[in-house]
Amino acid sequence: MSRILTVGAAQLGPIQRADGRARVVARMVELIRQAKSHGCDVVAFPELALTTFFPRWFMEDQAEIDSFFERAMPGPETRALFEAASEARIGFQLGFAERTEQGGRIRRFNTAILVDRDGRIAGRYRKIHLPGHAEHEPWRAFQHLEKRYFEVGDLGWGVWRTMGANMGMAICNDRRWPETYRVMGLQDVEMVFIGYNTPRHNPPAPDHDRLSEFHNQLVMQAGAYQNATWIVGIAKCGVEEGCEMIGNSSIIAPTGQVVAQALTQDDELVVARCDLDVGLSYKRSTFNFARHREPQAYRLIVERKGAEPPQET
Ligand code: CDV
Repeated sequence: MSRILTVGAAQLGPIQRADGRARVVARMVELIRQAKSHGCDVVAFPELALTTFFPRWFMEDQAEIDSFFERAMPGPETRALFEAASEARIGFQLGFAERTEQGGRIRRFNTAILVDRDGRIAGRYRKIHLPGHAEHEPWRAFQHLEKRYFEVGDLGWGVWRTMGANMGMAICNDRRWPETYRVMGLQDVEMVFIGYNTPRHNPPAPDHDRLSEFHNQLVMQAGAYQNATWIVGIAKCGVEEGCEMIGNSSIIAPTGQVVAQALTQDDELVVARCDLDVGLSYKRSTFNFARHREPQAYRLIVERKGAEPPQET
């Protein structure tokens, strides 16, 4: 008997700075309503889904920076999202800026959570690959200050058994790194949610701009196939505060094939019926990790950070 999970990738169009959380949450609740009418079991929202993508600005006033962070989840403005989803008996994945106090220290992370059909937080991931820079770089058309505003995630890539599947999460830049998927693959992951905010323009390498969508597909399709898992990529996209971000939210099968993809750069629900057992034949043959992996040959991956060329012989 097949195990079907109907999934909605809830792509969001642009969120301008003046848009309050209540307005954004209302858009998300509408996508949950659509998801209900399509019979979705789970809906996934993008990275930093509740506000505009604020790392594009250099800010020094901590109160201003903190206005983009959530101190509680659910909080006063996000409670409506939890209520709408649990009323519809739909689980969800949500990306947001997390401000938390640990051991008397304030910490800030770029975070995603998995919420089950009862509105309980079942899993939490804090972004590990933070792109961009930590200092103001005025030569850029816009900043990408994730290294300034967030700490590197401290939770690793977990996989949780919830909603009938082994589920994991990664966030945006993580999708470009094969290690991200493999750590979850080694926990028998069956579905990975990856929210993103990807500006088309890459200031340090503008020659990459025209390949943005291609690279987006390339990494997620490879991650799906090489780990025999479903991948759900969810964009926040369109022109946000003058900065264009790519769409192409996709639901990708363990075969590496894209089964559904967004057409717009706006709020759009992308739906697919995902058979969680589609990956089994890959996990039992080509990607039978226990049989074919050779970890003793991979030591350099964890022992060395940057590439070093060989000595000349
Ligand atoms: N939010 C991101 O992590 N964005 C990066 C950009 C800066 C390249 C990404 O990998 O899409």
